[in-house]
Amino acid sequence: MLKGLGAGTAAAFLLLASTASAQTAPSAPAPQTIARADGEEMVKTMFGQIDANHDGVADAAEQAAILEAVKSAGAPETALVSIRRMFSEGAGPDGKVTLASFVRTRMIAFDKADTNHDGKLDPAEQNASRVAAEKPKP
Ligand SMILES: [Ca+2]
Ligand SMILES: [Ca+2]
Repeated sequence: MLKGLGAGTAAAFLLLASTASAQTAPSAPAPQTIARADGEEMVKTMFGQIDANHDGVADAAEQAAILEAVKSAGAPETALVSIRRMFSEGAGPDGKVTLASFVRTRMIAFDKADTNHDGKLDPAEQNASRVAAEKPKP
C-alpha cells in the first residue's frame, strides 16, 4: 500500500474522472462549476498524487496504485474505466504518462466538455461529459 493515498485522493480523482459517485452517494456535494485555471490546478495536483516517487512520470505501477486506491474507496466500475482511459490517453508508447502529456490530454478533454466555450465547466457540462466518458468506445 502506498502511504498518503487516502479517500481524499480517490475523491479528487472521482471528481475529475467521473461524477458518478454523486449519483450513488446521497451525501456527496453537488457538482460545482470549475474554472479552467482551477481545472488545470486539479490536474496537476492529481498528477502529483499519481507520481508517488516524484520523478515526473506516472509509470504502470503508480497508475495501478491509483486505480487500486480509487477502487478500494468504493468507486463504481465506470469511474475506474474513466481513470484507465485518462491514463491511456496520456501515455506514451512505453505506457508511461508524463506531467506534460497528462495535463495536455486532460485540458483537451476540459475544452471539449466546455461546450459553450466560456472557459468553465458548469455542472451540466460536467454531467454531459461524464455520460459521454462512460459510453464504451466504438
Ligand atoms: Ca513516478
Ligand atoms: Ca462552459
